[in-house]
Amino acid sequence: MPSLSDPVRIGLPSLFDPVRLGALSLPNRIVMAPLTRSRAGHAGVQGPLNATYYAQRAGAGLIIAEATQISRQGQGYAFTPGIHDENQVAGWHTVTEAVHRARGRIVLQLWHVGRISHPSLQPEGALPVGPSAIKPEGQAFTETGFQPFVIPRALETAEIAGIVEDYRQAAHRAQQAGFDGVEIHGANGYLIDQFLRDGTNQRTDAYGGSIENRIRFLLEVTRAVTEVWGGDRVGLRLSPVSPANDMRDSNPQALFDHAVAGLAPFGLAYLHVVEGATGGSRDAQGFDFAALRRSFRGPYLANNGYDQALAEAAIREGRADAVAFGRPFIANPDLVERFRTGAPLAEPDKTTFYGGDARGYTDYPALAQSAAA
Ligand code: 8OZ
Repeated sequence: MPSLSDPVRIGLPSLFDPVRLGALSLPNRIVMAPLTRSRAGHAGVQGPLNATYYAQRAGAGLIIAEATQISRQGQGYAFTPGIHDENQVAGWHTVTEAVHRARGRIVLQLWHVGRISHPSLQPEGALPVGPSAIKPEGQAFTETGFQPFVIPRALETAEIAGIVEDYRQAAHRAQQAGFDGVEIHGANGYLIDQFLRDGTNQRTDAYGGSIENRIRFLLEVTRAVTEVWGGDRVGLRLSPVSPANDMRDSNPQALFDHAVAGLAPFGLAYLHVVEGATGGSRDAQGFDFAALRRSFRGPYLANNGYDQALAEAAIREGRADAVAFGRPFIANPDLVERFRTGAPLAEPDKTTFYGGDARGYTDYPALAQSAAA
């Protein structure tokens, strides 16, 4: 008798089956989640070290490269990469070439941090911007260490179109850099999320107030980015209930169901959902992620605290089309192979998550290498 733990024999989908996310054809359903590692070189330019890191992880069904600022204003952490000038395009090109040479696929996550920044990271020491002048709790990671967040400057209505254009330009540059697509970062309390949720958006213009108004910025960004790439090479990441970066909303189900339903005309490659508190509890807090998926109607990429068993179950039971793993990819460059063979996983060193050099970045061996060592 075939058993439920033997999905191949009874024909149920498995993590190791190929899947299509829009125009992206993945050989397996194990996706590398975007991970900020703060190892860009001078002026946000990636280079050979980053190329090695990503190429080591090319066994992933898809790599979502780390959050990358679309403009100088969009930067909020020290040493993160950008995609707003020619040097950054050239730097990322070395990364995409290395990943493609290793037979992988890689999309770039487009990022504007909004209020999650600090004047020391902004052009001319300006204030960070947001939908409203509401200071987040917490501290910014600057080049000189952690510094308290400041009260952001509320964007003028007339400035918003310029930021949408920055997304368009960044999308175009990602194409020049050789990516296979892009992911719009609409999660974790950054600018798009700040417009979406009413804890950070108290505007009284066409971008605030009603749900319809709060999703306007997301829709405009999505239109611009899909005009460059076509919808089927653009994903979107959301985190409907995550409190990360001091976020809250009075009715997330209504807000996010509306947002993704409104995206239907763009035919996006996938919706990437942080199910719970980013990097923390998977408690859904009453949110119905299956309902969100039904509203979206396209491929669903699940994320947050999945291990292999949880992911297998989600795929087998049809709750997700693919699963994104973050921290497991840090210490296990060959994560797909380890899952396939049931090999033990290495534990990452938290002290080298952000910033620094090759240590804790490119020196985690693959199984074959550790066996040979
Ligand atoms: C951890 C540290 C810095 C940035 C996110 C881009 O939360 C991030 C991030 C995570 O999406």
